[in-house]
Amino acid sequence: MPYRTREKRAHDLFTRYDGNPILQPEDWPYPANAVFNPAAAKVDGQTLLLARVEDMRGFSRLIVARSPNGFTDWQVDSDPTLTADPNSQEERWVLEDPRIVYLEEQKQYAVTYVSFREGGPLVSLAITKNVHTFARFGAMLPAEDKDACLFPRRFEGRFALIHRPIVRGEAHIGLSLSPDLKHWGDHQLLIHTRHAYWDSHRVGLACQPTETPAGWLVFYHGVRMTTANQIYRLGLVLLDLHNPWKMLRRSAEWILGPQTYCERVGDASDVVFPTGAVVDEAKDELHLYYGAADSTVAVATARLSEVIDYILASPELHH
Ligand code: BMA
Repeated sequence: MPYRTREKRAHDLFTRYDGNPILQPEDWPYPANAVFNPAAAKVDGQTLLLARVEDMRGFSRLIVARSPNGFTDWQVDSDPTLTADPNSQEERWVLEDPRIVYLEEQKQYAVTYVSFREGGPLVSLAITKNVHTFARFGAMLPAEDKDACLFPRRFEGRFALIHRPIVRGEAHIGLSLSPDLKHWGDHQLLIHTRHAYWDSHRVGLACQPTETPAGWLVFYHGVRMTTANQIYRLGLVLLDLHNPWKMLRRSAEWILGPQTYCERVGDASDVVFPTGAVVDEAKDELHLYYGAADSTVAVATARLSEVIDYILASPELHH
């Protein structure tokens, strides 16, 4: 039952799974305060979530849970998958909010996640074949940075990273390029906050980019400040398939916002924070995995073709 209906479901793109939340602290074999903001991928025929699990100190680690169908029968790994390293300058306390993408050239998964050093949050990279053992590359760019994901392949010879630096207090989404996954440059702003809109305060990447014939679907979260709190909702842009630094379309409205009880009430109320998507093109299905109120993991599904139609009907951007 919706706690309160505040969202006008005009386009009804997404349908929430009626068994939400699909993962919560009680599912963990040891005490956890919150399980949220998971990366998602299809691995060996199963849906794999790399979830952020926060302990009672308030420290987060990343832990794998697998399901045969993406909704039920989750198997939680007994050991943490990726943890902070107390001896590291850059990954000292906590690891948060991972995204995962399969790199075609390396034939490995790239996991980008938020780590912390004294100067603030920054984005780190780890590469893995099996989401079990990792080659850690460390921080990619200086603090303050969050919400990052690589594209699965190079463009004009260079890898591309979407991320969300904070510059002079402003939080816009940017794109940076690298020849080797280590040295990053040609930084450019990609998705700005919009004055007066639902995404006026902050924006940040949501899940990994989804490739379609029409271009890259990039879901992002937008934040509005109210007198009571900050509302985290979901928007969508379309990026050019060959030049992802070119934004073609942007949704005017949000397409998913906090509505049900688990999305409205938790450690941070009124937050939907998608960080992972699993697409089944043959079934025309997109599963969107998101943190609900910084406390649990939920899933909503959409028809991929309807999402593409929706963004193609959104305002065209002129450069
Ligand atoms: C962001 C991140 C997320 C969190 C969200 C809502 O800044 O820290 O981890 O889910 O805020 O509280």
